[in-house]
Amino acid sequence: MRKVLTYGTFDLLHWGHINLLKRAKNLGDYLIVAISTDEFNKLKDKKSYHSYENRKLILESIRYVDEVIPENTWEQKVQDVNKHEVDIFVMGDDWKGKFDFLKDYCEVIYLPRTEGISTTQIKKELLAAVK
Ligand code: C2G
Repeated sequence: MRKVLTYGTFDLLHWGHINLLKRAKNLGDYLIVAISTDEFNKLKDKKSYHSYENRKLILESIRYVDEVIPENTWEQKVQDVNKHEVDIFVMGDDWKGKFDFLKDYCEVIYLPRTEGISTTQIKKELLAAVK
């Protein structure tokens, strides 16, 4: 069974996220998503609209996602890859090169981001619409 692992905040879930999760799942048989906790989001200078619990609930309902684990630190990736016996690590290519150190432990694949949508864009456009 080929296991795939990816990380993210996945706030205000949108079709760009779904495209990523779908392609990630299609690279193997089992997809684990490490979702950023609210505390870790602070380290990424991100404040998500939905809480960790609710973002986890939403991700677990997606057909492409087999398991959701918490992302608490930048440093947990090697441990996660080993503990979950991951074959492929996947991220959108805005992260290209940033996680190449994982090539010692598993395949590392950066997938093209989906153009035209982002959580930041959603927030901006909603804000403009209510003004
Ligand atoms: N993504 C995408 N296309 C978009 C938006 C996002 O392919 N239009 C991808 C990102 O590249 C990422 C995943 O969807 O692989 C989740 O995006 P975010 O929630 O923004 O994740 P991020 O904050 O980049 O967290 O340790 C890694 C970090 O936790 C990654």
